[in-house]
Amino acid sequence: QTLERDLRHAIERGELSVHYQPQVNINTGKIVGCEAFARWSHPTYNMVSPDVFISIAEEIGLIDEIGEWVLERACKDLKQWQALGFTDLKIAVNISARQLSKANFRQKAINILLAHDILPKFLEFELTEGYFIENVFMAKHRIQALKSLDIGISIDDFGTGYSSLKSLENIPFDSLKIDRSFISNLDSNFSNSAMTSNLIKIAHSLGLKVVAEGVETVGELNFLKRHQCDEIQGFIFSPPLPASELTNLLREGK
Ligand code: G
Ligand code: G
Ligand code: MN
Ligand code: NA
Repeated sequence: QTLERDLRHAIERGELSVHYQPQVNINTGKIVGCEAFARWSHPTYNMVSPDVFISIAEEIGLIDEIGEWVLERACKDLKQWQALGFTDLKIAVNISARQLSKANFRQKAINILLAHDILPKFLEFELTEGYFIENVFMAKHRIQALKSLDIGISIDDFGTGYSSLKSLENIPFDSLKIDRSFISNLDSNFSNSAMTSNLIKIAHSLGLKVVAEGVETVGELNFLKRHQCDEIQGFIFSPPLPASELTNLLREGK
């Protein structure tokens, strides 16, 4: 109850922020992009997990406003990085099914990109699969409309929840993010290594880029390299960080 009430005021009270986790090219070790994560610093409960407040936002109809705020923040931060010379960097922003289901979502995204002078090719939206199961036809239509602008689309947390290989056939994603539950102990867990190596093959044969999430160990990294994964995200490189700390990592030439 109180969280709901407080969340309604979180934006105007300046309690929301965005952290960024680098996405690293597995062959060059360079940062090629970063995923934006919403953070809520509650005055009494401190950091509230996005798993908690994003679902509250969805329930009480605040997700559009919060999603737009995150996208806007991410565009401003990207603009700063571009000004510092990091002109190839991409930003990946999580979006909820509920945002995508709104007819004006595409136009709002266009407006924010224009307002901050960011080319759509530098933006990627990360979607989880629930939505595609509920309404494949609508999802396909909406996603194609974003892709026609040159915004990238990735399928997030792939392999968990209601995930199905069929969604890869139905929707023209640009990249596939393998859920971190498959990445953990990749090098020693037979089922995870079998799943991951074959998911990479399937994704590549469909022309998708593959991003591994939650990479924590050198063993996992080496396995992913051997199996030609394209990009990694994970604590082995960096957790999600405030923009200023991501700037430091970029300056270190990573
Ligand atoms: O780091 P972490 O605990 O922040 O993220 C937890 C979950 O919250 C992730 O699954 C992530 O996709 C989701 N999440 C984080 N930020 C956002 C956001 O801005 N919008 C949406 N829809 N989900 C987000
Ligand atoms: O959007 P998505 O569901 O993919 O969010 C990924 C979640 O995983 C976030 O909560 C992020 O903070 C978290 N995360 C990112 N890298 C790692 C990692 O290496 N290990 C673990 N355990 N969690 C991670
Ligand atoms: Mn994500
Ligand atoms: Na994920």
